[in-house]
Amino acid sequence: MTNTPRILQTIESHILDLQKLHPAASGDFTGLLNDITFAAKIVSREVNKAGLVDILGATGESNVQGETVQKLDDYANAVFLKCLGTRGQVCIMGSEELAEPIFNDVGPGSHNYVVIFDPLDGSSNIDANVSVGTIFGIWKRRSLLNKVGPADLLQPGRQLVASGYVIYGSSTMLVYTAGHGVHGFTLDPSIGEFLLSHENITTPFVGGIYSVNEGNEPTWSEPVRETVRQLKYGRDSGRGSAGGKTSRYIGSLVADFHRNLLYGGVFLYPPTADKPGGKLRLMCEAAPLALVVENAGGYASDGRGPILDITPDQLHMRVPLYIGSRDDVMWIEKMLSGVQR
Ligand code: AHM
Ligand code: MG
Repeated sequence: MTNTPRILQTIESHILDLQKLHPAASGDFTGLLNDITFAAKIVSREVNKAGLVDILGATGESNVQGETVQKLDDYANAVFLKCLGTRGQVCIMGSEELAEPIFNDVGPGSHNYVVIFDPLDGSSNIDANVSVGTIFGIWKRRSLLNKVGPADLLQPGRQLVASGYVIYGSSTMLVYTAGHGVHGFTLDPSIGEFLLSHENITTPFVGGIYSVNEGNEPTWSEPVRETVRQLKYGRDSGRGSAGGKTSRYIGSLVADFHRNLLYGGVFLYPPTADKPGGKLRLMCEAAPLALVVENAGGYASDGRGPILDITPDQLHMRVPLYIGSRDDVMWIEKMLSGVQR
């Protein structure tokens, strides 16, 4: 049997192919995606050597949500801020690690894009060598004026022009969508290139996995508890009957999401007593992943409707999140509809 060698495609050439679909494109968007790719390579290098140098551990400071900031969070945040929009394509940058967004002066360059990111999601896991990730969303600026403001920043996920994530795991992968399918690239560290490894990712309509922090069960609402019970034991079935899903929970959203995207499954972060609005952030976590999952055939909901339809009221707005295989999330939404977000 002869093996036909796979054609190797770098992410840069894939992004360039995307640009060809839009003959009038200026190249700004292509440049922006390349900036993200470059930043991801730098962060990947640092994450991979984290165990070798004195970079592990918390700085002792807290971010705007009062959570402990790890040193690598700071590093990844600084790298993305530095690398984004090197040609003046970005008018607003927002990060999970920044209390306020950065509004760039709309000077030379087009400044047409708004980029929001979580530089190092799941960072509480770093010390244990568990996969962490970067999540990013790119919106187009709304105003045609020389000044940008909150209306350019606070846009729903439906307006995203591209989004994706990088997972720093057993290998580093970048997965993105710009509306023409979801594509995954694996970093070959020996040549420093992201190579196309997962073309046109589609997620199973129904999954076999549910991912939720069951330690929070005592503080869930009764409908959430019943929903998770049926995911575990089988829909509409009595306790102990077969047909339920298996449980997988890393506690690192990018890693849990990525596994479920490939294998089929659903990730849940419902409201809890101490986080009645949910834990995860709409703009830098939920909406970008919602665009990815929808382009892969899945669905993301806050328990009432599509995550992509929610207009944020502030950069750090949080939402309950149910995301993954379409049939599973639709079913969860039905179970919860009208009761809670
Ligand atoms: P972070 O952005 O501060 O890292 O927090 C988000 C993380 C997600 O990666 C993960 O899904 C979730 O928090 C886990 O929360 P919990 O520990 O409450 O289960
Ligand atoms: Mg996060």
